[in-house]
Amino acid sequence: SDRQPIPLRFGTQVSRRDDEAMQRFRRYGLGQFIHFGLYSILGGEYQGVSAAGGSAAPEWIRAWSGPTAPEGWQGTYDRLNESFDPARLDARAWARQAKRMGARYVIFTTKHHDGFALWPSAHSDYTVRESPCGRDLVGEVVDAYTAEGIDVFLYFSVLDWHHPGYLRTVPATDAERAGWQDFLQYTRAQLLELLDRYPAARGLWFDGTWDASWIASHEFTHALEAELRARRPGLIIGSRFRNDEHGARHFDSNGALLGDYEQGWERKLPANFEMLGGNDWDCVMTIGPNAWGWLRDTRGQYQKTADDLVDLLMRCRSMNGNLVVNFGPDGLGRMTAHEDEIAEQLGAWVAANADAVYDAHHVDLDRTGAGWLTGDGDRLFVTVVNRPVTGILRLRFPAGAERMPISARLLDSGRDLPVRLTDIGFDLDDALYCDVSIPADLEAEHAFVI
Ligand code: JFZ
Repeated sequence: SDRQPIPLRFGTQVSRRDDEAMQRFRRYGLGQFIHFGLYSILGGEYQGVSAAGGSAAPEWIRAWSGPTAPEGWQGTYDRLNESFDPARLDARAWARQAKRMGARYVIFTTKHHDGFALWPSAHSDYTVRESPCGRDLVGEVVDAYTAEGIDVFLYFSVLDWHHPGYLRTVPATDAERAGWQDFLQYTRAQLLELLDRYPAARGLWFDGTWDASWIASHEFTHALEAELRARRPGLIIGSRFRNDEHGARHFDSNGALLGDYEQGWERKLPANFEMLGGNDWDCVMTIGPNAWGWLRDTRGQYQKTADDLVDLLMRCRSMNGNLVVNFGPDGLGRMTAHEDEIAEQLGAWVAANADAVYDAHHVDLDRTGAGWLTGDGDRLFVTVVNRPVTGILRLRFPAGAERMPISARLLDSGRDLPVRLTDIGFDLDDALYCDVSIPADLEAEHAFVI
């Protein structure tokens, strides 16, 4: 548009980066999210009673209220640190599993909304140090994943149910202002502490930044972003950290991205590539409908299969995004049986079709209902998730297209598939078509890549 940009003092600090760290980000393809904390002990229920009938996210169980909530519930929750002892948590086993799954980055909850820090923070008395666990779980995860060659991003919730100075509204009294300033300094100190303690961490993944108090603190958050970036050159920060002085989040009031990548794709996907405007992005996805932390009872809740995740992964890749699959270990630190199964199945598929996943990107061709297109500049990949009833996969190329396919084969086995180029005779724009025959005997139980 020809509208003049609005002068902003607290707008974006970055334009599209092309340094090594962001180039790595663009090739991650698949990531793993891990939600682990005090809530993992409960699995969404307390003494056999499910919070909110099981529909609420289990990591939100501290917010349980209403007739089914136990008397004094929040105080009970806040003492869970006294029994937090994930004796079966083996970060190296997690990392090996993530490696087999094909994940190239992991996002780990260092502190969720309940305020409990999974590292022995010097700025809090509500950490792993104040629990029977006594271990530095953030350190264990950073070391184990780094050793497997998997990049680590630290999830950090600004929203904090434990800190006495936190409030959701803009501070209005002297006492509220003092408490809030205290909270902001605590937040800054914890973030700098995380960067200093874990130099291998590549990114910060912010959450809980939607309250009016934080939104009004745009001057503070603008300075803090600059400080974090200066402290760790190359650090990747998504668009969910802060807002401008008009309260615009993710994108500032001039439409510029407020971070290195779009971080708003939470359990949803962009409808098309064009709407992304060339921005980097990832999609974070639960395996169930809406459980990030461990859920003890998943009956009646659809659990995504490895086939679902292949479909979602390649849909993301066809639009240059990464898919991040969430795992919620139980209170002892064990992945669930379903997560174990998915990790192996997804990993087998990704390993066999790696060329179409990691170094492949969006291609500027018409979409096909049969599946998802990616390309590596040399080869065009079609991940077939819907087998055409005609037995023919038909790809459309605009008239005068510079390149047309000359042969086709299955990516995993190398098996050749018959190809025919045709002017089908009824395309008003004289497009050309490439018809790939899909033999009837072809294993069609799972997605395959041509
Ligand atoms: C947040 C958390 O509340 C949740 O527990 C989990 O950690 C998830 C990854 O992040 O939930 C959100 C955050 C942002 C949106 C939706 C849910 N959003 O932008 O639509």
